[in-house]
Amino acid sequence: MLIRSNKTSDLTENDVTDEKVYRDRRNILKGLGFIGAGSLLTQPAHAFNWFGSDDEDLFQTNELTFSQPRAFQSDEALTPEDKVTQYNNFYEFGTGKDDPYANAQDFKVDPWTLTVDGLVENPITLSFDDLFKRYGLEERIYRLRCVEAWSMVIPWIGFELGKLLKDAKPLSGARFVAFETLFDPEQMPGQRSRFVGGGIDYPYVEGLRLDEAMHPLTLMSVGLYGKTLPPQNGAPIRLVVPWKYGFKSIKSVVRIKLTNLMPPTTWNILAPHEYGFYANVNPTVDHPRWSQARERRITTGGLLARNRIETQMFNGYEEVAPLYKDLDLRKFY
Ligand SMILES: Nc1nc2c(c(=O)[nH]1)N[C@H]1C(S)=C(S)[C@@H](COP(=O)(O)O)O[C@H]1N2
Ligand SMILES: [Mo]
Repeated sequence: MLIRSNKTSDLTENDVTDEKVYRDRRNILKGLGFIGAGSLLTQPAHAFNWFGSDDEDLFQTNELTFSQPRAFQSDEALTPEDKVTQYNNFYEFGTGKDDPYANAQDFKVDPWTLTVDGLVENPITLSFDDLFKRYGLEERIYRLRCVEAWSMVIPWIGFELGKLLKDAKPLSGARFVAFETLFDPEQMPGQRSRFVGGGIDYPYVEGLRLDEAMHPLTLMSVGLYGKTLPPQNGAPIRLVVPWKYGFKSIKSVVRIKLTNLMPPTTWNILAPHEYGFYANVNPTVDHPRWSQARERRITTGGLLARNRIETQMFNGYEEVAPLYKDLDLRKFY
């Protein structure tokens, strides 16, 4: 009998099972012809939602069609779907981790308008349908590292922001990209009340340098786990910048504006000594109130399970290092 030691790996059997269930489900859907048909499928997700609840009151997500480039698949254990969609930061719906799931289910995402303007030759307006049809969608499994020292591994679906920006044709003076979340206090209780919304001046705003925005890892996400985004994760479209702390990955984006000056960003306005513009994941630069050397990876087990791993420079995406070769990352945190 072969006796295997667990010591060489911190993968548990449960970690592997989550991913396997997801793969099997995808393969079955493929076999049934539901995936890969070439167009956005509009079947309500609950018809296929084999391990979620069928709760009628939940926001309806839809199956997406997308490719799965090998370079963005991963052997890492995925964070289970129910944790990705029920443990969130989205202060527009409340500051508690379970507030977005509890408060965002009636959020209206269609119609939606995303505009790209500012220092561009060719301003662009995308409708709700355009978000899913204008660019081919890809699945990308990325690590998400929150500045609060927890992390997830999430199978996003989306397209490179760089493709959209290229179509808009940035003018030579454009050096930064500013992003803005929908402002709609009627729908977002955190925008109605400073108490619910954590004292933020809404709309939530974020920004990147133009070269960061053009980097092939920078994603506009319209889905996760094979389906359109639920509102708590930033439906219908949100940014994902995997080498930066999660707060850079702004949700429910309505405007992308190219500028010549570094744009203001929500957490930097709120606490500039704690949150910088760059916010690159960096285990050697601690938050003033806690260490960033390690993180709690959310996989299976309870939400507070002790599953500590070492944080990696740039969250493990070292290919972005050349973007910062001339920058003191201690100063520009
Ligand atoms: N508009 C907006 N975007 C936001 C936030 C927010 O409060 N409002 N929270 C950020 C933070 S702190 C994190 S960690 C990620 C969380 O994304 P997720 O809930 O999809 O995992 O969203 C980011 N984007
Ligand atoms: Mo975060």
